[in-house]
Amino acid sequence: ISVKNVHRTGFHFQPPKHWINDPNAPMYYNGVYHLFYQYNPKGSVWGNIVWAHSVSKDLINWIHLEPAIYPSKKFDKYGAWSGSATILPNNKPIILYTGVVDSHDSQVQNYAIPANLSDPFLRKWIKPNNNPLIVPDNSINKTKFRDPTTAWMGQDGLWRIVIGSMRNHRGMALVYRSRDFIKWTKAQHPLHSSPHTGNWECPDFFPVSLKNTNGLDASYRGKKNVKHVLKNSLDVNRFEYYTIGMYDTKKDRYIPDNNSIDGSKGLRLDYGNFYASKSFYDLMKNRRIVWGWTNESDVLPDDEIKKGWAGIQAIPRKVWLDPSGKQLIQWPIEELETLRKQKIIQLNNKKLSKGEMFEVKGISASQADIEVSFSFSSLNKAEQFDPKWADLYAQDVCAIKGSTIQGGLGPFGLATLASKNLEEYTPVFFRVFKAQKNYKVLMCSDARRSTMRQNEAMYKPSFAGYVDVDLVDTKKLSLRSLIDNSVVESFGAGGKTCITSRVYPTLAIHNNAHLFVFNNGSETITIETLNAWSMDVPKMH
Ligand code: DQQ
Repeated sequence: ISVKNVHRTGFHFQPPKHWINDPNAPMYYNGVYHLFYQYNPKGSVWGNIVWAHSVSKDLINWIHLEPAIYPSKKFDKYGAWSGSATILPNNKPIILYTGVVDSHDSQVQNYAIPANLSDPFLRKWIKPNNNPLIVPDNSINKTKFRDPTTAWMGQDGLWRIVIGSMRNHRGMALVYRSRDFIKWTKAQHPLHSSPHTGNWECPDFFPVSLKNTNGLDASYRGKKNVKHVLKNSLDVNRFEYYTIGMYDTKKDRYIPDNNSIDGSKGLRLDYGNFYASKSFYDLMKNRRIVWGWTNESDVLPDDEIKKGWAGIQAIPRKVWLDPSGKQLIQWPIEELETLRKQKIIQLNNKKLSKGEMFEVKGISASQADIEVSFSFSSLNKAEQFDPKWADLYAQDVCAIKGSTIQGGLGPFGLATLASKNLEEYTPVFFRVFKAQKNYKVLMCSDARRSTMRQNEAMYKPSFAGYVDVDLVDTKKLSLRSLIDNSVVESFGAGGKTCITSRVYPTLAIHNNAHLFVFNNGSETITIETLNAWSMDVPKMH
């Protein structure tokens, strides 16, 4: 296997070669799913950005088409950056995207429409001559004015969009309104803003139902049983955050709920390597789906050049509001299960006492889907949560405790992409702590021992997040991990906490990769069920 391909993923979305970043304008139109994405047609580092275009009937198998939008006009000569699609009421899709107009990265907003609506794949896109549609006024920093959202229509018949921006380090989501989608006027106030958060990249704003897991269209008008989500990608730390709140349609302002905070102490769609995500309403299955970009972690440009590719899209996830109303839940789209190979490895009611570890054999551990449900009989042995950690990020607590330091209730979980003798492995696990008032459940995806490769530029963080579950009643925790050569994408407690790691094992590759379940806590853990499948590779050409 060549260096080029050893870490290439199989069932994650990738073009055959070169650099990719943000997913753009995902949409479902007349029976076909479209994914556009930021792409360098000339190499495997960021640059020369065009909108690559792929289509699919099932979000799993993809056909790569010619780029849909590429810089060519005055209004996008220096780049066609991120944007979104809206399906207009006469069933006509329209794309809004950011054009870069000079070498200083000055930004404007443009539109593009399909050249031929009867082409089922919408291969050709036109950028009409009345572009740009929106130029920044004097109050706006021209280089921080980008990534228009999908538009939604208010009761007054006006379209609204949000554009990410920043003023004096205050991140903000600017609102523009339009009657005809061509002439746009800036609203006096941003939809929302927050100090010290830096520029808001790739904002996403959408309604979620309090009643069920179905998705809602951006223009959904009902007021009862609905909340709104505002997500943005923070350039300052390259993580994404979201809040849940109330959209005041009269004032066009969004107010996060009291317990939902902006900025780096807030909620994340993914506590790992996941950025510039974008969601869309899937009319076909009445769900909302979110796509996110997962960058490489072997950060030397040289690595990308050697590989000839960089970046993947995370598995599309169905997203909905947790019944508590406090957070989102995400779960890999059901279509992914069609890639599970027939043979399934099953375990039931297996006990793991302190220090025990066993191997899940019989699947290809380098490309697999594993679902496991753990239980325990008591919370008494949970370790004390050091009050000093309250100010730390979860990933720093994970760095202190890790997967090998013996605990009380946990650490227990999976050792993924492991070499036979554990020189390399990426553990995905839980540690339960007793805090002053409650229990704190830490979920980690720890890349620190993921590779033997010595390279200071390797990014090997101990990614982690807390899981908001009430263990007192259930005494259960579940975990699903999708392993695909250089990615471990994990979903804790049914999708309450998600963590994606990019890792580059040197020994634990292909048939030499192993999968273990471990418990390094003094409390005995029961594996109630464990199901594991090798994964097929879909068509992507
Ligand atoms: N990537 C795009 C920008 C966006 C950033 C440029 C986020 O539009 O703000 O490739 O990754």
